[in-house]
Amino acid sequence: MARDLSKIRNIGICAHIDAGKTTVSERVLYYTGKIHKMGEVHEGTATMDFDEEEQKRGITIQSAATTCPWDRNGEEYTINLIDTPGHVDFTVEVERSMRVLDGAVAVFDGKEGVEAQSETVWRQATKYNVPRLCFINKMDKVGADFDFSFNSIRERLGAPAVAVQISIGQASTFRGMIDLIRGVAMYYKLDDDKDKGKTIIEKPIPEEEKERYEKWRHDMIEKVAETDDALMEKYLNGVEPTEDELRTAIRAATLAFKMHPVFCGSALKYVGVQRLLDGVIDYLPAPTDIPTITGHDPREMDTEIVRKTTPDQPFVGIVFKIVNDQHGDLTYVRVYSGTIEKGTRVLNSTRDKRENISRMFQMHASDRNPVDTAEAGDIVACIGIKEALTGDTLCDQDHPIVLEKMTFPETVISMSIEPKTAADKQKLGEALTTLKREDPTFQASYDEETGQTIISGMGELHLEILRNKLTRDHKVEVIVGKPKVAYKETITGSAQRVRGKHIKQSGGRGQFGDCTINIEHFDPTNVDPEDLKEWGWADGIAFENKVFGGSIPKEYIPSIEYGIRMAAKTGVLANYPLINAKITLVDGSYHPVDSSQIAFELAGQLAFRDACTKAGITLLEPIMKLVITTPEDFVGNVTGDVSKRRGIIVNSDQRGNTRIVEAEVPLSEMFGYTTELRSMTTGRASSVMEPLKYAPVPNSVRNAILEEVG
Ligand SMILES: Nc1nc2c(ncn2[C@@H]2O[C@H](COP(=O)(O)OP(=O)(O)OP(=O)(O)O)[C@@H](O)[C@H]2O)c(=O)[nH]1
Ligand SMILES: [Mg+2]
Repeated sequence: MARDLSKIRNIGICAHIDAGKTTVSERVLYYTGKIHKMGEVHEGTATMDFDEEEQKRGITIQSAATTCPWDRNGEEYTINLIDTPGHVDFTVEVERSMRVLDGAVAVFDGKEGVEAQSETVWRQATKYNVPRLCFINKMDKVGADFDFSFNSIRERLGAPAVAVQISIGQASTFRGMIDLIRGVAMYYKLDDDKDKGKTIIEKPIPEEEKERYEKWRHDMIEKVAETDDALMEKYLNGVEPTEDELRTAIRAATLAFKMHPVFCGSALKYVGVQRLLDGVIDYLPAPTDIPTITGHDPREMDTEIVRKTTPDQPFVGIVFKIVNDQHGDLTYVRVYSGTIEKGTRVLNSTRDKRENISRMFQMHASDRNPVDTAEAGDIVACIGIKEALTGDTLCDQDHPIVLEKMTFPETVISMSIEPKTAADKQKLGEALTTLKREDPTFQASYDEETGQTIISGMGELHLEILRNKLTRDHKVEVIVGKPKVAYKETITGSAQRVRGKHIKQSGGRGQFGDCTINIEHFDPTNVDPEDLKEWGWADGIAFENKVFGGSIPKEYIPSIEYGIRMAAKTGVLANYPLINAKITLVDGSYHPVDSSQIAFELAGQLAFRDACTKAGITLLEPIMKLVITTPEDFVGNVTGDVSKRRGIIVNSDQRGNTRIVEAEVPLSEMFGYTTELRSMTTGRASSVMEPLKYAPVPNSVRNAILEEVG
């Protein structure tokens, strides 16, 4: 039986670390009847944080998906929900979720309002055009402040936030919310632990809240009217809009990114999550709200293809997550168009490979429920797919199309690992390949010179978790080195007409490759995307061919480019990848017998190395954005310490007795910082850090690094 796609909501929950995403998700599972006993993060029993490591640490590491029903005004809806981690080391989990979800709930801590990571995940949602609602959580917490948190959304995120609820009381006086659309007060039994938010007592707006209510309701109506001409006319004539008119207009404005409706509550105390679910249904998009998707013809990348997002179309989906499992890889697919049945063969149009979908499941955290078909709008986990990677498009074999890819941040930190025994050595390669498939922000490479394997990732915690996974899931014991910064190289100037010749002509068939290149510093921002495509912009290197006609035969040009790209990967100064350079091939020569692909590859490498040296090379290091929250008493110590670490304070905000210090600090100075900050402030300050940019290493530090590399 055909399902009604307008009754589906694919949503993600995203926020700064510890804002309460998993607690909100846990309540959602409870109220939708998915679980009967509510799990708690602080007790290590949350359903969505099912991984051992997550339960031990009380944080989310991998995103978890579930499907649950929700009744809204007597109609049954299906909510596919993904809970994401807040820790920046696992940002890829947010990235992939935002790529495939139709809507999101951004959760905020009611005391802190917008925090450093709130900004990051907000940007990620904006990048993939995801409409969102806001939920101001923790209204019960000491220091909770609705007005402050709400204003921080408008001011710090610059977002058109509009409250559809306001809190009644806050912190110890928190009792419930006022629904600004219906004009009623909703009280919860916060003192009764057994009630779990099931009893909601509705009353008229109490006298002492009337003024606040009028003010917020007026603000809401005014903002909604600004997005809707018919409502504006009524508003100007002093006519009150009806509930339905308001909801319809808010929905339209939310889908058009003109508005973010704001809800509030306390997930821990079971307040507000049911009304938030109503909001998800009322204001977030169904798959049918995105009537078409656009992709490209894989054989003809300039040709755009537009598909309707209905089940009767040829199948298209995107792979957004791969989880290794004892029965093979579980490949998560979001279906955008058409229908797919188990046992079908599909095309991976990104890689031009065919794959079998042998079985499919609907996921509930770590549990799975077999299904035979999946349709446009569905999220399923498949077994049988062998080679697809995150971001690949799967489609009907007869109707090829490639959808927009995902982009992932660069790794900033690396560590050497060595297998403990010969048996471990054998298993290591395979285990690393599996981990790389699961996590696009994890890299592993083997260093021929030292015989060591280098793994790299997004931060210390990321590498620690991966290392534990090796031991726990893959049973590989390894000895690890100290984490190191992933430096990069770049050129400081330019060089013209640098020649690379690889010529050997002594007896038998010789080797002859000869090319001349220009090199210059390159910044891809503000460059025409068509040019970037033409120049194969990847891994920080652009290559343009200006040799037409006789001096080098056409078939050798790709060999030169390949040689250059390979040389760039291992750098010129100290084995770090060289980035942000454009190479132009301007001349060359060949030999009718001795020229070969390999000879031109080597010529390209030689020319590149020489050209870089002539242009001047410098080392780049990752600079982190560091945000420290500290009591006023410790500000002097904390900022002094940041300066010692070559850090620059860029902002300092006072909030009551707390100072929020924002700084830019080189990652190399930040190892073990969390522990040191704790001891410096008797455990009362906290910090978060995320990669900001790469910047040149000062000379004094540079020499020390080069000495260490040898
Ligand atoms: N006071 C109070 N505490 C809450 C509330 N919601 C969550 N918490 C607590 O805040 C802590 C973090 O909650 P989580 O749900 O794990 O937060 P999260 O956003 O999923 O965290 P990460 O996934 O690690 O980013 C836990 O100890 C929760 O019990 C709330 O409404 N009020
Ligand atoms: Mg969580």
